[in-house]
Amino acid sequence: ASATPPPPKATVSQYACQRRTTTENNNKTLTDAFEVLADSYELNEMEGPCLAFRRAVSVLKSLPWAVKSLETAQDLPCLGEHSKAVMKEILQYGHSFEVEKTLSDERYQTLKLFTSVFGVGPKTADKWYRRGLRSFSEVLTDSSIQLNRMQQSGFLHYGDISRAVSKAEARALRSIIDEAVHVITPDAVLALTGGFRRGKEFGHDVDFIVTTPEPGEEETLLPKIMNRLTKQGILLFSDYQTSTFEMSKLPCHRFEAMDHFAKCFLILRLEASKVEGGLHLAEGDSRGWRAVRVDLVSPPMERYAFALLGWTGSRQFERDLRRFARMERRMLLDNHALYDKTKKEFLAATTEKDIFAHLGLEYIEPWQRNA
Ligand code: 8DG
Ligand code: MN
Ligand code: MN
Repeated sequence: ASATPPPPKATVSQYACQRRTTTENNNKTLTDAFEVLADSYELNEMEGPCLAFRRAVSVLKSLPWAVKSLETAQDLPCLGEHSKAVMKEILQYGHSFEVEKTLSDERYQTLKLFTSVFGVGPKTADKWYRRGLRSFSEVLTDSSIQLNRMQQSGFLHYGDISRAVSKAEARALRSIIDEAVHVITPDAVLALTGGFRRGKEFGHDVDFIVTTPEPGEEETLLPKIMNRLTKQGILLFSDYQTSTFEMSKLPCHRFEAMDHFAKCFLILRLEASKVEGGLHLAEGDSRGWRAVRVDLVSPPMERYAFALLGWTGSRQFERDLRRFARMERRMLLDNHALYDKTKKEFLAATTEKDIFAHLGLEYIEPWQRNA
């Protein structure tokens, strides 16, 4: 008899929105390897293979058991020839030659390094790489390179913002934003979204939704918050985008990936004294503050449920919600609305549960959306 019982034979859905994925990952060796290949394809603008590996990662993350042989993975969805070949190598030898080769590739290493800077996307990273640049010091001393404001801040605060934000730090930031919005509007609503709402212990930033019940007032909220943070001397950087959202102009054929709500991407100065248990700094670093990335989005209250669902993530969970809506329900979902193409109407929702119900999906709690 085998020492470990065989995994249960329940069928796994090809859609992340029909799976429950907590932060516990039983297949980290495999998913880390697949993520290297997905990132590499993404940096080379090969969307098909990138998405295939992202889907495979997401399926493996949802499993309550560890894949130990190809046979047990046989009935899983979203595992193609390529991912199975990589999986076979890892299960047999403990590592994959293709992944090792990618990790030691100069272009991959350089593009990963450059895109780790706030404000530097794959296009800019590739441009710098093609100019022969390989390190931060080469980029910073090249006189032909003009950094934009975001990239300048990205380099200035690189050490801090490339370091993970802890839950305690996220809580401290919540109090700071909470105090600011309620001074501005007593009936304001503030909600934590992103990875921390999904129960993650660490994040690369902290995401919040802020709004007010008074229609139109949400549009002035972010500038007022930013003003207050400036006066407190803790706003180190801000990129503010005004709202371009108009309900009457929502397209009924194709929804967009980016939303039109007012939003801002910030870098804040967080004092150690505000964080229970202290700042999450490197060993030996005893500074009294650190820089942290914060995202704020401000939808009209009437669009709150859609914005909350869209900004909670994970990205793969969102992609599959939209794909499921389109492919299985002839509906279009984005951060603003849900449109039924059969009934030719927008479906109302005040909570995330309403949206899952419209889609005929079992409700998935935020901490089960770590796809
Ligand atoms: P992390 O920060 O802990 O690393 O993970 P995360 O919280 O899941 O990632 P995120 O990059 O902060 O994104 C959170 C969600 O916000 C994600 O589902 C995608 C969503 N999102 C939008 N629009 C935009 C946008 O314009 N920019 C960014 N950065 N995220 C957006 O819906
Ligand atoms: Mn986040
Ligand atoms: Mn974010």
